[in-house]
Amino acid sequence: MELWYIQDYINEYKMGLKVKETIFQGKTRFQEITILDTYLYGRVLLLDGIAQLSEKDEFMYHEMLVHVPMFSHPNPEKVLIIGGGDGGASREVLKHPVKEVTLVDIDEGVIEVCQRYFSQLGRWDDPRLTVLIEDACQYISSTSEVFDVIIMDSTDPLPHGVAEPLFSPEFFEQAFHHLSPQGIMVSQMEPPFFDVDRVKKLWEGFNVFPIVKLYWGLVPTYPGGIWSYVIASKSQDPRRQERVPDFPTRYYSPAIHQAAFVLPSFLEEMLENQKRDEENFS
Ligand code: AG3
Repeated sequence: MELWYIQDYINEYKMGLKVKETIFQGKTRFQEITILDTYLYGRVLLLDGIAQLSEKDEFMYHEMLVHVPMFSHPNPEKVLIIGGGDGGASREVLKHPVKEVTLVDIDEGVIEVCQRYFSQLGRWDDPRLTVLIEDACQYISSTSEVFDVIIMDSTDPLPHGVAEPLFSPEFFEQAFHHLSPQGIMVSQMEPPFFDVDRVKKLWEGFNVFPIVKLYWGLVPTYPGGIWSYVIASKSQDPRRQERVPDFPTRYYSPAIHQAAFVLPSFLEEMLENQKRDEENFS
């Protein structure tokens, strides 16, 4: 019998992957964790049935989530990762000459399972990395730390879901106050071509930042295959690459950095990016 994993997006879209076998299934206090071995994409991590990464294309997501903000910053020494319990985002951050990386994930279970089944993902033994098992909302409201880059690698902002509070204007405001003067924050967003209104609403939550841009990249595992990221900064133009990679990359490149900010006109208009450009960079 053929086994298929069918990924659903807001009950209006489905995509399927043929499954070899279920490698792991378990429940934590926060969510259900499943790891599947699939024919096309290798191992896939699901949280509450939603695909978070696959072995085949996780580099496309993690490199775009991490290297765009990291290379837009002239000297990122202290980095905060919110979520990211699978280790992929911190692996990419640690390729930069950073001093301290703090990863705050609410669910220890995700870290443990990923350490076991996705050993190529994390660089958990790097002494620059500190892992805190904590609710990021609590962490950000109680810490006195200031970061150069904040990276949100959460699950989807589903109504009433674990990640919903992380996508609130209140959270973005708190994060703003924990960024250094050249600080940059990035968050993964929803698929921009499926639900422009939702992306716009989330994007508007970043209003506390003077500079907010949307960029995009391909991630075949995610619904629609096109994923978006919001990047917000206090003073840096995130389109400007301040440094170039001195390590190999498989998706990110200086040209991709530029291209990722070029949006189709309807999206550009919708987000009024143009207006902000004129205000900030003319
Ligand atoms: N976090 C964002 C995954 C979003 C996927 N959404 C979806 N499939 N509907 C990924 C975590 C990887 N570090």
